[in-house]
Amino acid sequence: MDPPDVHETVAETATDIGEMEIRGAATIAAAAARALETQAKASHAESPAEFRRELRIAARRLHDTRPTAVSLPNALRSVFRRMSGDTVDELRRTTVAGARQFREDLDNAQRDLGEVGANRLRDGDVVLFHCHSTDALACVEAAVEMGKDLSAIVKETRPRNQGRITARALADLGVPVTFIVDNAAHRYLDEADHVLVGADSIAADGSVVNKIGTSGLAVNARERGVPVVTAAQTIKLNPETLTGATVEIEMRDESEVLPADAREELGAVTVENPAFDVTPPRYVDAIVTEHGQFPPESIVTLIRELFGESTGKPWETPPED
Ligand code: RI2
Repeated sequence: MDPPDVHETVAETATDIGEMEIRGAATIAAAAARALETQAKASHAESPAEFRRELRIAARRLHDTRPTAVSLPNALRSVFRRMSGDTVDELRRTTVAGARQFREDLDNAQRDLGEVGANRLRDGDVVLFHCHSTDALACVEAAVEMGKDLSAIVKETRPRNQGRITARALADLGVPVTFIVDNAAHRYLDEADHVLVGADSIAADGSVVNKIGTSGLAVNARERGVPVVTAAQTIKLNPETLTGATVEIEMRDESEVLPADAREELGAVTVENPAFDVTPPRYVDAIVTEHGQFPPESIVTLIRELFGESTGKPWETPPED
């Protein structure tokens, strides 16, 4: 049960993120910022302290939905950083403006990243995709706009089948798609010129945390000499890993893996459903961002430049104060 101060849009957004009705790291970040904006607009707070408290409760509700995509805390932090003023009206105005600016920056970053990534793709290339990443698709979209003919191999991406979303989006761009089950990826790597994936979190050592199955794909791609490219706007960089924190891998419900009757037939076995895995930097050729492309080893410098020491979580301050 949500506290009464949480606006229904915040509660609905949090539920939708948790249930993956809203999914994808950038989309989650935008939705969280929009929800804070709604909370700010609708607030009846009678004092700046009360307003801040409401925003903290809302942010915490949004934050506690999915633990791996760092774009979510980065989005919340960004809106809080822009919230300022000594009156409720001023706080409301800066929060709304901050949330809007954040979303605009997100769109611009994805567009710029797409142009950077498109330069890696040559006319006639075959690109192998895992899961669905709007950052990865932005690279293809920009390449197509540049007049390059690409074709795609798309992995199904069990258990949530995000590959279907990617296949549809690529087909809509006019890119011919071959859709395969996950287990067929190794066979099709011989036909691919690139593996192109997104990211949910990129650690300071350049490790890429992305949809489960990415690491195995990357190891196989390296063995076949197929470059692995991660498209990730800098909202996916994880400043907390600068201090050695590890990225929590979300474990999701077993019902996503097996329908109820099949689960019952299995009986007394444990079913696990990790949503993400970690690809070590040595299997990643490039991380494409809106600031250019980087070898994974240099990501630490970019994180320092962009985030500095700003790793605090203002929404964790007790709401009572
Ligand atoms: P964009 C997705 O996670 C995938 O792992 C994808 O690579 C990542 O988010 C980034 O997505 P999920 O939400 O921000 O499907 O590039 O679990 O759209």
